[in-house]
Amino acid sequence: MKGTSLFKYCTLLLPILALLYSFLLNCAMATVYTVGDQEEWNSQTNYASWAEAYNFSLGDVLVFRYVKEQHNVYEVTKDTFRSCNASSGVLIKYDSGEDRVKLNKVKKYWFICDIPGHCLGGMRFGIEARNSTIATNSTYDTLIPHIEPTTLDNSCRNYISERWRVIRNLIPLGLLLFNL
Ligand SMILES: *[C@@H]1O[C@H](CO)[C@@H](O)[C@H](O)[C@H]1NC(C)=O
Ligand SMILES: *[C@@H]1O[C@H](CO)[C@@H](O)[C@H](O)[C@H]1NC(C)=O
Ligand SMILES: *[C@@H]1O[C@H](CO)[C@@H](O)[C@H](O)[C@H]1NC(C)=O
Ligand SMILES: *[C@@H]1O[C@H](CO)[C@@H](O)[C@H](O)[C@H]1NC(C)=O
Ligand SMILES: [Cu+2]
Repeated sequence: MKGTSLFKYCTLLLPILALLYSFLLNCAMATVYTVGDQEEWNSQTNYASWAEAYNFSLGDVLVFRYVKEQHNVYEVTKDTFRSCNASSGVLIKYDSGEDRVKLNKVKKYWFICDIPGHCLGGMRFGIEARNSTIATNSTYDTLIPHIEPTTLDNSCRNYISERWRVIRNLIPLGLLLFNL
């Protein structure tokens, strides 16, 4: 019958749409932060309080905007962040005037400006990039037991594979319901 076959296609299509939707929600939503917001990267802003106003997640991006040669951006160790002495402990140097730093590790990041006096003057901050951890206790998980948490670096891929397993398990259930 035409009616039932339409339902059948819907039960196949809906999980795919649901997967796409959850992809958009959870993966395309890496946040891009302009350091200092409207103030951008300069010597008049308190970056400690800027950094405290946000929660940073794996995959988020920091954008440093400033006049090239008036400032720069060094990712440094905690000790160098504290001392403002960049003769050691420099991890990465940026100086393009519009530097995009992707937070691709779960760790603490420390940034300073290495123009003399700027770091001590307040052009420095530390942030922690966290795992935006997946809630493993969804309502479906009780239906499908023994979902083992996959250990992937990429929390997004992890999320998708987990959602997909749930959806894949619901397809036969959907077909069953509409065919009977
Ligand atoms: C950051 O996370 C903490 C704890 O999870 C929460 O209390 C706080 O409201 C969050 N802040 C922002 C700006 O989202
Ligand atoms: C920075 O550290 C180096 C080596 O630790 C030292 O020689 C130098 O004097 C320090 N600079 C300042 C401005 O303290
Ligand atoms: C997850 O489920 C277990 C067992 O049902 C429960 O004990 C636990 O509190 C739940 N955790 C969360 C974060 O909801
Ligand atoms: C981050 O997530 C991965 C995969 O979900 C997990 O293996 C790891 O332990 C998590 N790290 C932290 C610090 O929570
Ligand atoms: Cu500077």
